[in-house]
Amino acid sequence: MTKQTIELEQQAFHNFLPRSEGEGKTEQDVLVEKNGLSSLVPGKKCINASAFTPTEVSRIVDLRSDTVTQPTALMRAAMAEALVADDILGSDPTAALLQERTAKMFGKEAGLFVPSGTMGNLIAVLVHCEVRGSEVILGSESHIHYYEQGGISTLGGVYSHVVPNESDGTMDLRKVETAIRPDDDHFASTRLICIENTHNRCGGRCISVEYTDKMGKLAKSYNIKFHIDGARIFNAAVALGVSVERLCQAADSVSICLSKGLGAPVGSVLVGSHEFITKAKRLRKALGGGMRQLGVVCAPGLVCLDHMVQRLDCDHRNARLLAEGLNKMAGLRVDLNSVDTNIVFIDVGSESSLGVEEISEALKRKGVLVMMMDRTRIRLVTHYHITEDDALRVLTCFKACCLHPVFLQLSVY
Ligand code: TLP
Repeated sequence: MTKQTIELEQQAFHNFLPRSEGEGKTEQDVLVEKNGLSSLVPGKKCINASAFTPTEVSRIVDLRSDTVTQPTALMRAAMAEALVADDILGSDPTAALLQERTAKMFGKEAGLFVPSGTMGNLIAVLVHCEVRGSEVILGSESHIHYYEQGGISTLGGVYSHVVPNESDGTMDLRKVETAIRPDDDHFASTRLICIENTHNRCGGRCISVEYTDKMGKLAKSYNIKFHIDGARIFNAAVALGVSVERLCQAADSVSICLSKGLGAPVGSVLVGSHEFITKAKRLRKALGGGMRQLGVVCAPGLVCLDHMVQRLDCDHRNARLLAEGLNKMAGLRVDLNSVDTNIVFIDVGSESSLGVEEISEALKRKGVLVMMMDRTRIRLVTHYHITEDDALRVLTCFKACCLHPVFLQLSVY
């Protein structure tokens, strides 16, 4: 996909005006035709798949997460023309290709498509900790610990040993080493260490190659496995200017999300050794994640690998633009050093005239959607639908909300 095509995709999303079936051409129709894909993607089906209803505003800047990204026209076309087969009775060719290509990119032996990042992490932990009474070392702010319902415990009997995350997303290596249990009947056996890169709750921070290597070395020296929750690993690789293969060299397994900044509608790929993936595949089936004509959902993943990685840099630039602008506003504070990638955390200070909830509501009325993290923090996540102009518009909206509460009454930007 060329830069121009990506810009067109962004425009198609932004200029989209809901309309009834059969009415005129949309930008997406035009885009599809431009790409010579009209025979593959019926234009109206694309449009009907939109999340918007005709009663909503025509232009929404959705910064709640990069999970809100709509599949591109190329992804929809790839889905329509994907070669498929029953992946449980045999092997779906498109899924096989995605799994093989992802594994190769990460320098691992094999890959497995799973429906979500949560399932990818769950399977990884359960495979590495297959003996009941195992313990995993997790960061206190990690997605596995914080947002996955404790599934590793309820479904796998795995005990979590939580080590505090530093503000940069790492865990102090000495604290991790101290957390490793000695071989003693009093203790569960430590079998796994997990890190997260980029680190979501620490603000999209990148974990460096050096740190990852050190953690891998530590794990190895105690004969412990090492997993990376790489939901946004491509963001980290692009920001650090390093290949994903090098960044994840020390890991035994990595879970990579296709449905975040890369824009696929669904899915993650788990990579690791042949032995690990064979066990992971059995577990995926037990969890109800075995899928039949899987190629239809894997096809966008191939588009992600080919076209959506290098452009992540643009999301990082827009995040910085937002962060710098917001940090200048009274009552708001952004730790600029923490903005490594596409996530911005805003601290709403007590001197702000409005609280987090009121700011979010006021922004919503202006067509800007954000995520409340807690009572004092708002999260913004940039992605491929967000342009530089959107970022500037968001800054104007924040300014209106925070500096002039009277603007709150106005719903038109
Ligand atoms: N994160 C979501 C929410 O669950 C918070 C988001 O909007 O950021 N690992 C990491 C680091 C993640 O950020 C997420 C999703 C997952 C795993 C889970 O992925 P899915 O949603 O595919 O299960």
